[in-house]
Amino acid sequence: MATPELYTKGANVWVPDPEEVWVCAQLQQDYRPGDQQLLLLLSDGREVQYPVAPPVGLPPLGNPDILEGENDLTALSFLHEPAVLHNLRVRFLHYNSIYTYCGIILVALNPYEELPIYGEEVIDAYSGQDMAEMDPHIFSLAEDAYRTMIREEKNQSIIISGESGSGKTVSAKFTMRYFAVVGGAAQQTSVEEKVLASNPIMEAIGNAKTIRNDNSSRFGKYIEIGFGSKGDIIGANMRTYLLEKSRVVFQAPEERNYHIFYQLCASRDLPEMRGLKLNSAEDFQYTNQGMDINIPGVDDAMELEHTRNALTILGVQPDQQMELFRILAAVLHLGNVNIQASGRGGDRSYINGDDRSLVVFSILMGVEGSQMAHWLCHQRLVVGGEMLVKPMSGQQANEARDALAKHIYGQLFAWIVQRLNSALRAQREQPKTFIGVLDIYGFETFDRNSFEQFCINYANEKLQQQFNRHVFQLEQEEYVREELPWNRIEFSDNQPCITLIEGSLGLLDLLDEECRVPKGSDENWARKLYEQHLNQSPNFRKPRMSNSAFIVLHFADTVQYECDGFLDKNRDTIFEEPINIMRASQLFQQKPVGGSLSVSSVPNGGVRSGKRAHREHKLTVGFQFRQSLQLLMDTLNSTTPHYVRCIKPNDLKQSFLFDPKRAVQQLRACGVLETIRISAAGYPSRWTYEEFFGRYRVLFHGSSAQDELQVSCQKAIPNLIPDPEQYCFGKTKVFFRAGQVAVLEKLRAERLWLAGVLIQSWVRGWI
Ligand code: AOV
Ligand code: MG
Repeated sequence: MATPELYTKGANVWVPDPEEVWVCAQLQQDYRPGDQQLLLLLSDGREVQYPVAPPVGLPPLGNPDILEGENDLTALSFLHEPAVLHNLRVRFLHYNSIYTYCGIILVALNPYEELPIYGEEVIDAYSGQDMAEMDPHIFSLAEDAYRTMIREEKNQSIIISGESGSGKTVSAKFTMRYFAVVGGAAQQTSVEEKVLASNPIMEAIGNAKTIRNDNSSRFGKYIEIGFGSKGDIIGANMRTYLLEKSRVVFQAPEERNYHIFYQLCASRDLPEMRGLKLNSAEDFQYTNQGMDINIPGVDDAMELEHTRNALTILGVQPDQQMELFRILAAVLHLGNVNIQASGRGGDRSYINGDDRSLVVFSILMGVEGSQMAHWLCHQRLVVGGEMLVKPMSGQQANEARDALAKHIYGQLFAWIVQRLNSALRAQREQPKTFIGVLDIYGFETFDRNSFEQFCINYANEKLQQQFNRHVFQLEQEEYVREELPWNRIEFSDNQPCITLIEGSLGLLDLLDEECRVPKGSDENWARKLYEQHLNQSPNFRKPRMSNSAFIVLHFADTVQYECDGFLDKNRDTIFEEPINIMRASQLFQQKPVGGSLSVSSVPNGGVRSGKRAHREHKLTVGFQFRQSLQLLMDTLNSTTPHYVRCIKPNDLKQSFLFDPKRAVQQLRACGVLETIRISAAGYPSRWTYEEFFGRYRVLFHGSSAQDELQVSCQKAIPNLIPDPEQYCFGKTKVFFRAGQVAVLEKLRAERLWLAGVLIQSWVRGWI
């Protein structure tokens, strides 16, 4: 796409740099086709010879000055990585502008500093305004969604993505606050208040400190805010996606379990909490594995106050709250139950009858301690129609105990979601339309990636496809409206990667199959993956040094997954007997308003009762996740989407620090550059004939009557841009391929300069 005639002396170009990613340089002499090198002056004053022989080619050109700090990236004439990076950096560092549009996406850079730009007066300023008229802001996007909903009477969605710690949850909360203010009913109602109060509750039970983010969401959330016929909030409903249950029993160094546990431990001295027999979070196995129970700047006891207030706002009565706390405390005590290995080679295990943690757990949960002790260490098996009781090894018993803890927590989480939904349900009228806000975990890759990352990245792959198709479709619609030959744009779809994961005999299918066969194993699954997909799917690879890992070429990055543990996590194996005891417990029988906290209250998630082994019938985690994602995609596709892409500008959580390497990595991964690519593949620059004439009138011969503008443009442009592939005339607009605005700007500047010289000469009497 390089336009050689623009590489003239004085032109700005971008050259790769190991630290800054791209640095600016100025051409010191004109480029002539066939030249092997360019003489460049770098911004630090050094002159260098830059090789341009293939395959390197000409470096990307800098944008014209009029576009510096442009608030929409797609308005840049040269749509390439250095241009996008430079523009975002200039806005961020020079203007403290954290928001920038990229076509229909709002790019948001995390400032790591509280900015005074979210007050009610700012909401008022954005309310009722046209998006194009206002500075980019999370509120301008929210306002656009709100107005479109009212105007077109159509459901909207706000889809927020970005890597861990980039600001998705914060952005989601600001959009919700915006809707609560603009959709607040005239007469005092508490619906908006309840919608907002759902946030601290969900964060207490679904967020945790990770090495990436002190308040990392460990579940995906889609909340639909329902509006009535007057545009006021009348209710809400949320769906959650795949909570990271493994965190309940295990945390990596410096990480924490879910906030709520620390909030409870920090409040153990309150009179009403005494009965929970809590200690410091340091004393519980399930809360101290990270070795640091504190988060700088967070007072867990005060946070519990907030959680309790929020629960009260949502109508969860104090005694019901205590019930929840009792179950949570019981989980902590369960984690401290001491399982002793015994028997030859440790193939058996037992729990001392006077194990204090077991006693407290049993009292809190209202179950029979001795039964629990027995069934945590024994398993019931059906062999040839006969029931056998088999002792478990110490390791198996520990796994059974952890599985029970995860199960209880998972049920509690699901119950709270249900409970909040019933409190948020619209009372009198049915919502006319809704705005859905999606705050999901971002694409992630670690040194070691497992089933959790696989699911998270699969979800992001689906979202990326939804996004690509939407952007592409919007472009098509505009081209059809303008009667352009739109078949000229192509873009690469990530369907092959999605087919690899969820298609017939894809990774998930084979995983489910392996979970069903007797003696299925992670290694066998790996072997089947290689047989089926190696050299068949363009997105699948096998690592050279391993027979138990596979590589997926995702849209964002290439990720290696270790197969170890996939089968177990996909099965989410739970041991039936301890759960049966729980089912008999009083606590699980009680029905706090809005539904019972029952062990099988989650569709497909619980164990089946009866004698048949649960493995045969329980739907796998992967299967359920695939279904729930499909449902989410169907919902999103039935709405008008609005996209927010959050960027984490540095890993130090430092305010207004821009690390170009980290920024570029995310821009590549989050689809911003892909949008740029889709834009660049079509006709990213477009003007009405009137606008075009207004700016480039100096390039026209003579003036033009208003009704003849189109004809004049059609005559003039072929003389300015020789290649007819580079532009297209629509019904009301003229369209240009990427880079052409720079050509036009250069011509305009030359013409103006020439005109200036002529006038000067005339004034001085030279001509
Ligand atoms: P995430 O939702 O994207 O991560 P958060 O929304 O939790 O990230 O943001 C992480 C932290 O960045 C917040 O706790 C704030 O300290 C800061 N932050 C983000 N956005 C802003 C803003 N607009 N203004 C000021 N500070 C901000 V994860 O849930 O981990 O993927 O799973
Ligand atoms: Mg989050």
